[in-house]
Amino acid sequence: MTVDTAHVIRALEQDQIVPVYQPVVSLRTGDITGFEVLARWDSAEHGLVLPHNFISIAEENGLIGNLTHQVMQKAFRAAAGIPQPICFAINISPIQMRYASLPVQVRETADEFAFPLDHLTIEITESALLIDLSRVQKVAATLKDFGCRLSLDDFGTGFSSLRHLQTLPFNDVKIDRSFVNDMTTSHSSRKIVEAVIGLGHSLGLTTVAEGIEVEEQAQILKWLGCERGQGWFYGRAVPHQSLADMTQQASATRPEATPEPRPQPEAQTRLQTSRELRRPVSQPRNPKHHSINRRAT
Ligand SMILES: [Ca+2]
Repeated sequence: MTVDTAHVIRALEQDQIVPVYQPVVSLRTGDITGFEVLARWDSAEHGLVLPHNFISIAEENGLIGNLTHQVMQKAFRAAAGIPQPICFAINISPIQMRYASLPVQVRETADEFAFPLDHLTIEITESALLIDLSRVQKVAATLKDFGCRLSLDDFGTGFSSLRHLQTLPFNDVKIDRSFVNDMTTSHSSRKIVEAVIGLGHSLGLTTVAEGIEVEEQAQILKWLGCERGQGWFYGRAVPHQSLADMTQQASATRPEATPEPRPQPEAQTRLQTSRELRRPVSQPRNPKHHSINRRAT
């Protein structure tokens, strides 16, 4: 299908941009720690349209602020109907990160539904750091002051630079799905994932792996000490109707309430041996590390 500007304008006017929620889990326990909020166009003609079809159009035509607001509003409203606390991660466009008004807009939208900002993570990609760094730093600092967590999204792609990890006060770094996908077949991808996890830990960041599709990937990430993950293996993005049920399953949803232990140095050292890296990943070394609680939907 081809989406054009008129489609996006109409979708916004008709309130057809909706959030869906992909669970993010603790790799150690399998418990849901929160949800990444993802946008879909709920089109009568085309069904649920994926964001790569319309986000760039919204960005290029000054519509992204409205789009994000609609998604946030619906997500916070959904959370308000759930008795358990819930954590959301919301994607903010690099363009929006330039606007000093963004933090207040986020806070006002959250306040409207009594959503606590310390349960909200703002995900931004590295391209945000290339536009107007000083403005982005001010916006990020205000969001942090308001209590939001900050996550560096899709790390390892595009204009990745190690310096970016220190540019803003990030809490989390998300390892791009392309490395996770290739990890079971590509030695270099696995080494990159291992390096990012080690780097993240050395900077005090929580590491989150994207795009986990099979158990083998989840096992490797656990061995490497990655704290959290998301992807089809743990559950596809669900509509708000499923959010309450999934939240009830979660033993805890607030990151601060569920500190995850850093990987043991001994385990890290063992993984770095060449013998370990040559070992087929499908042969577990320690069965107790394999009790992943699959939460497919
Ligand atoms: Ca994201």
